[in-house]
Amino acid sequence: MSDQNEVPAVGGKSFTAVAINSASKAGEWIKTKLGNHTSLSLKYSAQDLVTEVDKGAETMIRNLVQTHFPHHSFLGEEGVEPGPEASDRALQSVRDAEYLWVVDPVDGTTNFVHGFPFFSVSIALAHKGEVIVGVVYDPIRDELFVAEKGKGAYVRGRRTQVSEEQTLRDSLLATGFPADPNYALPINMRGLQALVPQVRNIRSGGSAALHMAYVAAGRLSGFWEYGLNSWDLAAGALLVTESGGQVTDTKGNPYHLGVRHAAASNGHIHEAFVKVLEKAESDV
Ligand code: 2AM
Ligand code: CA
Repeated sequence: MSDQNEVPAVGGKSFTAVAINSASKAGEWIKTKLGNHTSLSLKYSAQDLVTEVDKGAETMIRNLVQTHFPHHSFLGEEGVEPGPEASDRALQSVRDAEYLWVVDPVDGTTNFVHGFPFFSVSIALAHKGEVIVGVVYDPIRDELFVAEKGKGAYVRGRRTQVSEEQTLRDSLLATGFPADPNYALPINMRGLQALVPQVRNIRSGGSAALHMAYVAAGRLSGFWEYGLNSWDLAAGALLVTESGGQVTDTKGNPYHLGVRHAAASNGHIHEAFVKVLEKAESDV
């Protein structure tokens, strides 16, 4: 990343240092608000929640990033109107930006609201549409997952590596249940029904970014979910590929920022995994 040394406004911090600093500051603040957030509103549906903590954390991250890189573009969940069409439009308007920060201040808001301790801060930086830095921070376990394009991925100072399982039968997978009851949910249920008897087991933790980080760290063999947004996936996608895994859409096409239906795995099981999902989609 030779252009890392473009002249920043304040200090000379690298992109990765700013991503790490922003994620950890926001994460620590979010943790202090667990169990005492004051406002809760519904966005697109009864499943789509937002609190003042989501908005406050995004503002904090945006301010930190813009202090260092005022000319970079910024796409954050809370700056976009709810719903898939608005998300697609927002991404289209910035995806050709030279540098684009793609941020989910709280990934797993439902968990945060219920006090279920599995949520994360997800921060990615894309250069001309390609993710070059990805950070996912879990403030509850104080685990910070960091990936740099071409340089690997790390957690707790150790390189992350995807798991070794070679077959679905030996695999632990995770999924998330889509908010869209008409299209995505029935497809996901078919995939789930087909996969449950073929794998070791399936989990649904409620944070796509953290699930992706767990695939990167070899704690899950694979993860899939329908109806996600760029900010749920961007950082996690780089973590997985830099840990030796594979990220595609649920039909097996390569990952890019616009992918909404995603499948990530250790690579070994990917073909068999996607085949089951494809069949479930075509059977609907
Ligand atoms: P969020 O908490 O940032 O909304 C859980 O299955 C995963 O799906 C989480 O990563 C969650 O991100 C995301 N998610 C939940 N509701 C969503 C919605 N209405 N549209 C897109 N993604 C959603
Ligand atoms: Ca969020």
